[in-house]
Amino acid sequence: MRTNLSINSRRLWDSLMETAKFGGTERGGIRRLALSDEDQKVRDWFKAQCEALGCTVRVDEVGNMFAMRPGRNNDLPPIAMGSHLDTQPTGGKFDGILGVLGGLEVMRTLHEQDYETNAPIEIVNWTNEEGSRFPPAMMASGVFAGAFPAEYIYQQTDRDGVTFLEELERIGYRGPMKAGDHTFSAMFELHIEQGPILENEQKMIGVVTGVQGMRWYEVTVKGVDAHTGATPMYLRKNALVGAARMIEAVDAIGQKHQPGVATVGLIENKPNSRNVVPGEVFFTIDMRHPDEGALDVMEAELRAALEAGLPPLQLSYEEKRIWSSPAVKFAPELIDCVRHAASKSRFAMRDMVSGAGHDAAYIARVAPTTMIFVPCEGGLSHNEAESTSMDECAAGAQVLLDAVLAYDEI
Ligand code: HGY
Ligand code: MN
Ligand code: MN
Ligand code: MN
Repeated sequence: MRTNLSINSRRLWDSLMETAKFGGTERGGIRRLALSDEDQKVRDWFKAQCEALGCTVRVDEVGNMFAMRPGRNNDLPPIAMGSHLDTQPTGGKFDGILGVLGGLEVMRTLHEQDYETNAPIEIVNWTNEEGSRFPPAMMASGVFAGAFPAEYIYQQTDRDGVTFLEELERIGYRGPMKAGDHTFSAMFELHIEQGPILENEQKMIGVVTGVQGMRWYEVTVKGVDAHTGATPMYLRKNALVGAARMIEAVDAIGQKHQPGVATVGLIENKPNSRNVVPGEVFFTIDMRHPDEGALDVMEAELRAALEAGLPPLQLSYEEKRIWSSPAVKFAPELIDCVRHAASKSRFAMRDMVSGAGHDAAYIARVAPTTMIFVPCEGGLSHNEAESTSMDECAAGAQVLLDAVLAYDEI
């Protein structure tokens, strides 16, 4: 019964700009950390918008939100359109929320056209995709997919020692639904690419075939606090010098194993005083590669560098891998729906593997899943200058609509 439904690009853009006020910064970015007051406000806004369309909105035990529109055959699990509303501390207006509001635009279009789908259709907001405030990333879609129990993420703390559970309850989004008590016929995630490929090749749509593997580590380097004036250089155990050498070593591993990447993003220097030789440094490592074997080699080289580089400086260290998300391939039948949808609108497209992690990487474990990318300016993301255009957002939402309807007809 598919007809040529068209999304409303101005309405989608206006919602993207309206929601940018939740956590908007004076530099035009967004700071909407998971489970913060700003996250609560955008969640409340999203819930009201979905209920105004007649959707039922449910919340599970880790705050994932599910807004469902019934279809002809409600015995079928819903076809989902999911992404996330939380952002990095210096995030942008599109990372995550484009996928949620793209889903809302699809719902609005179906509603105003009074179009009845075969299966129910559902929009999902996955809690804490970023993993910036509470590690690891994609944790709530991970609970939904059975990667870890809710109890594990409840006790995760931010750098101030506040637990995930305290914040989830404080904002009123600890729902009654067990995370495993729900499933989908399929899930599509619309997202900006967060890299430069589509823009460089002037392609409008990324047909995402999978997500590269990711591993997160935490390292604590231990030396001795000492006086910067009275302590001779040869007597120092300077943890910051050791950490600096390791940061160089991590970068060298990334350079050597391209297209893999390796990054130290978070560092805490103690006691962080001008006239104290630092006695302890904590830092994080993010390593990724499309091939798991290559990640194993990178991990071995990381551990060898720590062992070779720190003890000679009279420094001890602790290192642990706190999380990994293996490389994942998406469902061919959904990828075909995306290709069909993009060609229907005559959008230039290209296949690609996602460099960034996404909730879709976990959901692919429990339901047929795929992603749709649109370009972002300069390939920039996780940066307050993150930008894309109304046309590119509209193209993504139109492909999302047509891919969902194509799958609904299978
Ligand atoms: O880290 C990631 O790739 C995702 O943006 N959280
Ligand atoms: Mn994202
Ligand atoms: Mn992100
Ligand atoms: Mn994502």
